Order: sequence, then structure tokens, then C-alpha cells
Amino acid sequence: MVITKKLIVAVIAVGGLLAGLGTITPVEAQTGPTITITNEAGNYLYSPEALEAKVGEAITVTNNDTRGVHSVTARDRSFNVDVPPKGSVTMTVSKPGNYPYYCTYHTDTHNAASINVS
Ligand SMILES: [Cu+2]
Repeated sequence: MVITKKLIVAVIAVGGLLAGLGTITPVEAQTGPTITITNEAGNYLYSPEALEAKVGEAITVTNNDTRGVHSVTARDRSFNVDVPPKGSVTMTVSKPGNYPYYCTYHTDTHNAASINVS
């Protein structure tokens, strides 16, 4: 009797795990190049430092800093997007090349970062 109950609980647990995996799959299918901005004790961090993307591909920029707007601005001004606190924006780059970028709001407090477009 007790063993039967445990078995039922185990089957339900596995079913729950499988259902969970089923909901993850469509999200993974959409994953493209992504830049995340975080605030590490006042040091603003672009991650990854070197992003690979294709011409015209949607690049998602997510700002996890709850307090400040940040930008992703090409040194050569090929692109310039503002990302609100806890917000996300999507951008594209139309020409191949290596694009170092910076933040117009905090020119000295971000790590150096770039997007390599092929
Ligand atoms: Cu910034």
C-alpha cells in the first residue's frame, strides 16, 4: 500500500518534469544573439564582451539594472539604442564588421564590448 503510493507520487513528479521541459522548448527555439546589461555595485557590465551576430539578425538587449537606462551605441554610430531599466529592446546591424560600442549615459563605467557582425 505504502509502496504503491510512493510509485504514484514518483510518476506524477516525472510527468511534471516532462511538462516543464515541454514549455522550455519554444523559448530555446527563439534564442538569438543577446546582450545583457547588469549593475555590479556601480560597475555596469555588458555581457558577453564580444557578441557574434549575422547581418540583419535580431539582437536582443536586456537591461537588468533596475535603476538606470543604458545605451548600446556603436563607436562609429552605426547603431544607438536606449534600454530602459528592467527593459529589453531588439536591434539589427545591416553591414558586416566589428563594432565596438559604449553607453552614452556612462561613458567610463562600462566594460569594453563589441559586436562582430558577419
Ligand atoms: Cu550605461
